[in-house]
Amino acid sequence: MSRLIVISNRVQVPKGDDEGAQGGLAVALFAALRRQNGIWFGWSGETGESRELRFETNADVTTAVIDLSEQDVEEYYNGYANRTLWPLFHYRLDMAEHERDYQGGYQRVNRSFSEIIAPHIEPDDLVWVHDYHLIPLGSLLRERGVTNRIGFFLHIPWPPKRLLTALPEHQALVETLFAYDMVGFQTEEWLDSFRDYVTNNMEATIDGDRITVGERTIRAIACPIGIDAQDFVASLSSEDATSTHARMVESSNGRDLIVGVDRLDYSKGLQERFTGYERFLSTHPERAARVYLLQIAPPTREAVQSYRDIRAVLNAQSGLINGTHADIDWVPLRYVNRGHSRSMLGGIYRAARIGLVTPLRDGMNLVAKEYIAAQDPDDPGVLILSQFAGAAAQLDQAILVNPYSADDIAEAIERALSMPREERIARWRPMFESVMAEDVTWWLARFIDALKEA
Ligand code: ADQ
Repeated sequence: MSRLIVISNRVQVPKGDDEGAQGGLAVALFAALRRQNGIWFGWSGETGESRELRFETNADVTTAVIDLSEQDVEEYYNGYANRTLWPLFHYRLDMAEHERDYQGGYQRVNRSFSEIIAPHIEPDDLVWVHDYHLIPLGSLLRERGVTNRIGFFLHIPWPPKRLLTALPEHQALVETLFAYDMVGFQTEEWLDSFRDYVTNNMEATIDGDRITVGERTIRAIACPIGIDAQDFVASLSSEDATSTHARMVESSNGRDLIVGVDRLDYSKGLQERFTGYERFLSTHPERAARVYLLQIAPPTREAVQSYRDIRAVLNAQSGLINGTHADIDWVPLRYVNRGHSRSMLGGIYRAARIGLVTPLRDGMNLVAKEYIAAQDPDDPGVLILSQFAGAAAQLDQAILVNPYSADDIAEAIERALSMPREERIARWRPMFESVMAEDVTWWLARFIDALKEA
């Protein structure tokens, strides 16, 4: 079997009891590499001047990491990746910053990744590049003579063409995608936006899933990422999960738990979610004191001002909600900025009557899938899901909401709380089947098989 060379911005090996905010990508890639022999290359998360790769094998996964200089981190990671591309690709044109230095740093780091990694690629290897941090890497590897099959997967949305053209160097960036053999998106919607852009701006011709621009033909597919579902379900019987579940049940005092779990990011719609929950509290006073919302949101990307801003807004908003509505023996909102281990999250999800997942825009959203996987088949909770999450295409039995509408969120909470058990089961079962069938192994096989055929 050929080796799989995975390259992503950050290499993060989840360590069972990790309490950090593991991003969805790290969790999925780790699961993928446990199933296929290979190496996972990327940034260590540390700053330093050395360009030496450090190899390590943990839980059967070999990783090779390098440090980045402070300037690289500022211009490439905090700059172009998180101040330019992330907001733009999440439809936040108002937040996207365009600085030449950021773009220069992005090119520089992608180039240095290509120089450092190319010598480690063997002729039979399949190469798989991940996410918006590394879009040009394929073309830079080609420049260094790498002729292997190279695939690219975008974990976040692909923006509509009119938004993308707000990026000064949009065409040059998109052209680099044609160095890959295959490009994968989370949903048909993002794939359609990509096709729309390349037909309009680059005179591409499309034949099935093949897209040709000039001399180059690539394959472009939708390939929704899944969770490590069996492992996740198995972890529900761990001591950590069961004791957390018991703790939640006890501390709920007979009240219904509504849970939200997100990285603290403006794209996750936390501010709008709090407003929607507050609307529910004010419009349903008879119900209000019988529920509470637990929102877990560990801070991320704090070097970026917009992330500090959203954190301050949420601090104020949570204080206001509790100040306005709390009683001597009831707090309507438990707002927790710490990360929790995977199995603890499982126990929390299982205890929750409602999973509240309302991103303003999300490539997929694995929390929605984890919530479904964690439910008790005989008495499942209700998933309230944003219509703008990639996951909505697969989890269409959820209560789908417009995350910008406080009324929509408030009504969905009320509806979920009054939903009879039979309806909860009928909605949950097909979603559970889809989460189990289209899991991370399915995603990996689908992408790799398509890459091999590309
Ligand atoms: P993220 O934006 O990080 O991922 P998501 O898909 O929800 O979003 O994944 C988050 C993961 O981190 C989940 O597995 C979750 O359990 C974990 N996590 C979140 N909060 C946590 C906490 N407090 N403690 C511990 N773990 C926590 C990006 C894209 C998504 C896409 C994924 C995968 O933005 O759209 O679904 O990659 O492709």
